[in-house]
Amino acid sequence: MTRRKMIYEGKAKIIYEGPDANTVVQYFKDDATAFNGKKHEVIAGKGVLNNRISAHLMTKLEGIGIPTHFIRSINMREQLVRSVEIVPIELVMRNVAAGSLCKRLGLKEGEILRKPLVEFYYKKDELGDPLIGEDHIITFGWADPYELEEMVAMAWRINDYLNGLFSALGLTLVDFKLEFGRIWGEHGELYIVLADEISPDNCRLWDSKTGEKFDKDRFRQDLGDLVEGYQYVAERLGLIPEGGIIKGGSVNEKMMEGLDQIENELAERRRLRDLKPTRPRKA
Ligand code: ADP
Ligand code: AIR
Ligand code: ASP
Repeated sequence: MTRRKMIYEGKAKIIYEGPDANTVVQYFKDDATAFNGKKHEVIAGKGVLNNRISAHLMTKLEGIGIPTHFIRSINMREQLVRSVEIVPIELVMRNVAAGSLCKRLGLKEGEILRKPLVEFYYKKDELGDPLIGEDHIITFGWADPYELEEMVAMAWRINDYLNGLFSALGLTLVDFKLEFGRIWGEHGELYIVLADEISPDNCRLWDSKTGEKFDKDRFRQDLGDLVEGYQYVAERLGLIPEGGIIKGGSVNEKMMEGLDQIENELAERRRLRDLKPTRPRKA
């Protein structure tokens, strides 16, 4: 693990070179940041939970035909993913008003939106990831119209699927952020795949009855123990046993490795579908 060459260190993850040129390793750190990194804390066990939750959700999404970068879990904190060129856009899908939407438009938190809302942010930390429109994306060449259409179509399917999945577990999917990546095939064809992670770091998840928050807002707004919230989500998804695997800041590693193994076996059976090109090679 330590001998791997680091490609990039972000706020919550590290990207290492993978075993071949088409893959990279995503390492999930315990660092929690908010407000563009201004608030920072290391929270033992967070990386393990996000790795686990994201691996599971990506596998589920592959199962409904969403192409993702996820290949398999390596260990508690690492997963092997396809190497992609990240599209410099954050796509946010919202079902319920919260966060920056409330601040920007003066909405009351918890208001159910008449229709899910798709927003785009330019992925640029120095600028604080500003809100942009589709025209900005095209004008500045951050994605072309084919790519944009594909990303938006995937986001709607993901929203439908995840809404159903979480509501069956008593959780409301308030909003979430997606990142996509480009992969070029042997013949120059382009594939767009879902990349990065899907976890309580980039989804808002509330208890459907009480409204209790189980996502990163616990940290952003000092609402209580973050790991407790993330463990609750993992428990609901059936990924860890009731009572959790992290106690007093230490992870039950033995149990976690056994669970990783089971998840990988399930993933092997579900995935392995061919990617479909977004657009053919330019003539
Ligand atoms: P940030 O860069 O915002 O601090 P992270 O700490 O999560 O975020 O770092 C992970 C970085 O890796 C992100 O910038 C993300 O866009 C990028 N990334 C995610 N998936 C892949 C992938 N499959 N290939 C290459 N880069 C990826
Ligand atoms: N998000 C956006 N940028 C980074 C992240 N993690 C996610 C938030 C939230 C959604 O996108 O976690 O689920 C909308 O965030 P906001 O702050 O725009 O309301
Ligand atoms: N991901 C951003 C940060 O770490 C924004 C956020 O999640 O609040 O600062």
